[in-house]
Amino acid sequence: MPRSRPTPIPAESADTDSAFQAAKATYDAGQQAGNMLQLIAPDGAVVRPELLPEPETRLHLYRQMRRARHFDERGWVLYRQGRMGVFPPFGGMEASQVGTAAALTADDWLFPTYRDTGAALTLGLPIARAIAYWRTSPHGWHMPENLKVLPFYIPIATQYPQAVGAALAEQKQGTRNIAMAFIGDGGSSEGDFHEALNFAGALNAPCVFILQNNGWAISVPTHSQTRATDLSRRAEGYGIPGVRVDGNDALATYHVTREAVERARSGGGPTLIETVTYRVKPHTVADDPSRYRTDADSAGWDAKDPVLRLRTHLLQGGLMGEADEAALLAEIAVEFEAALTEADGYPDPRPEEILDHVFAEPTPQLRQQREQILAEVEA
Ligand SMILES: Cc1ncc(C[n+]2csc(CCOP(=O)(O)OP(=O)(O)O)c2C)c(N)n1
Ligand SMILES: [Mg+2]
Repeated sequence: MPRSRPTPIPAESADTDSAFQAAKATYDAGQQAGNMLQLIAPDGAVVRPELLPEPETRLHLYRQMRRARHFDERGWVLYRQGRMGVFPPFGGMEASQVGTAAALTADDWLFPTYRDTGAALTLGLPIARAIAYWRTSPHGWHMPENLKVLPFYIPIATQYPQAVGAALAEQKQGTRNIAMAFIGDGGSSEGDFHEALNFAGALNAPCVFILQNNGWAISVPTHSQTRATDLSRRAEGYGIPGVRVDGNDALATYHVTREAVERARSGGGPTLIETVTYRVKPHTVADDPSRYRTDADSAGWDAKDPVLRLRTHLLQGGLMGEADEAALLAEIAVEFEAALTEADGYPDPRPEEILDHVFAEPTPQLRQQREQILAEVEA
């Protein structure tokens, strides 16, 4: 029997421009404020007064967000001066990082990605260490004793299963400590993300998973890499709660994370939190986003700036005066410059140091490579 020819797929149903535009429209519609928890609107107006945290907490969040932004802004300048390596800026994502990390205590674990300097600083990573990390100096790889912040993860999604492991270790030891892990929208398409959520759900691990949906995975927009328009609903597949929050509203991110942290601490298991935010900056300071996105793609996001939003709220509510703010900013600038001086004082790395902390006990191959490097340095 001669086989009939398969009907060709019409161009529109393949991954064509029109299919892409339809996916984008559906995705954009889902990103409206009504589809996620918000406590303060972009103009600073209070939307949910009954959920506002204490005034001291709001001021604490503002301070930490300003510290984070200062790092990001000074980082750009230092990069241009050749005093910092390539790093991924996070300006515009401070509420997503600070509001979440601020819900932890120093006994909890934090598993950050390369973009989450703001979260790590909030939990106590010294600024000098963060500078050293982005100078690729070994001083940035080692965490101070007792700081349960892991070095920034560069391989996408690997931190998620590892955070579940840390959470289960705490559970086995009978503590009330939890693990919080960060991931991006792109990372949530990786297998490790799904395995970790399933593993954590099945074993009731005390974990809080933060999924920062910033609209982009380098040059790939969220609506192009998945047809899911509400990433928090991925939690349903694993039988765990999923929450969607305005990621540019620090009071909202703090509120939902506090609840998730309490649930995890009291044996209620893991939660997935999607913070809806935007990568207003390039992927890294060496990236040029004009190659793959237009101003129209990013329209409206500057007006949702998380730092200015909380600032307006604090000023309008009389919780902070202009003079208080000026003093805060001056203090933060002094703190940063002192940390920069400390980082400048760290000795240059030795070439063989790159192998020193791969394993607690070096493998024969690592020992051999170390000797090779030493011989090359000597030659
Ligand atoms: C396992 C792995 N695959 C690919 C890469 C290359 N890579 C670096 S960043 C990135 C995009 C990640 O996007 P997203 O998870 O949304 O995080 P964002 O950069 O937006 O914070 C990719 C694919 C990597 N670092 N690790
Ligand atoms: Mg992303």
